[in-house]
Amino acid sequence: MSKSQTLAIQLKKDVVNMLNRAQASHTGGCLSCLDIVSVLYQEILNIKPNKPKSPNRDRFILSKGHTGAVVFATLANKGFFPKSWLDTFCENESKIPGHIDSHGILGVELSTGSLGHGLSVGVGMAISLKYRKTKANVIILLSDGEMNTGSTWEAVMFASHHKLNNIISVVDKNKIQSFGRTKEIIDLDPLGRKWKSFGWKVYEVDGHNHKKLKETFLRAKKSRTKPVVIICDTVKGKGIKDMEDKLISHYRPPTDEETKTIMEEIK
Ligand SMILES: Cc1ncc(C[n+]2csc(CCOP(=O)(O)OP(=O)(O)O)c2C)c(N)n1
Repeated sequence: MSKSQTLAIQLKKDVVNMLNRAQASHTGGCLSCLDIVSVLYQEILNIKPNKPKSPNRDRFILSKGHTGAVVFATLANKGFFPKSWLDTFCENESKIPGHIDSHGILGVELSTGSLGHGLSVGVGMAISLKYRKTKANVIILLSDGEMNTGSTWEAVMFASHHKLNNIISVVDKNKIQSFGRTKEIIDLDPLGRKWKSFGWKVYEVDGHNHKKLKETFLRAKKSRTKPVVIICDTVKGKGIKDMEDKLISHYRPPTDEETKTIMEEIK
């Protein structure tokens, strides 16, 4: 088993526990991006807990901020803050609220939650890093429902116009949003061709296949001619049988039974 697969198993356990304990929403979107985040933090991102503000670090932005539980659990497992904090998820006065928050937490670059802003901030960071001639990359994880926002497409155009070759967008294409299937709300397809026509290099990959994800990220990091997008085909609610590819997974927390099953499956 690869290091990122081992991390993903731990994250699944932590995230399901956090959501169950807090009776929090967004289970489906957390589980769809968990493998992507594991591969990024274990194999790709140059971000170290002992140098969280290093000027050469990669900048990771979770634009789909409602799935902050996954990044909080990742940072705790990577040693950015004590794991005991995960038990306070979503509680009053907790440092780790339901949406990702950079206040008082090393390792989080940007507070998000209002969808449609991560890429705009990311292109600003990328342009500034280019001026400073660093080798750092800016990696932004977006959701597919988020691609309904106009601000995202403005940032897509801006990045290619300014030839930002240090930016990688990652789309968690789980095909379901809060109230319906993305296809029925505003159909995004053919999504890859759209990004391509806006001047981006496009990769499409199975968002749960660690080997393929790693290969694609490494290729994207090497590609220095234009901005890159990796469209990840994922399953909303991946790993909880009654939630997989189901709308209910967006708002329903994992039940006690589901949580117990996950803990037993991956003991
Ligand atoms: C600007 C804005 N409008 C509405 C919301 C409420 N909201 C939270 S998640 C979500 C959509 C969920 O679907 P998607 O963006 O595809 O995320 P995922 O399926 O990956 O969880 C919405 C509309 C928000 N966070 N921001």
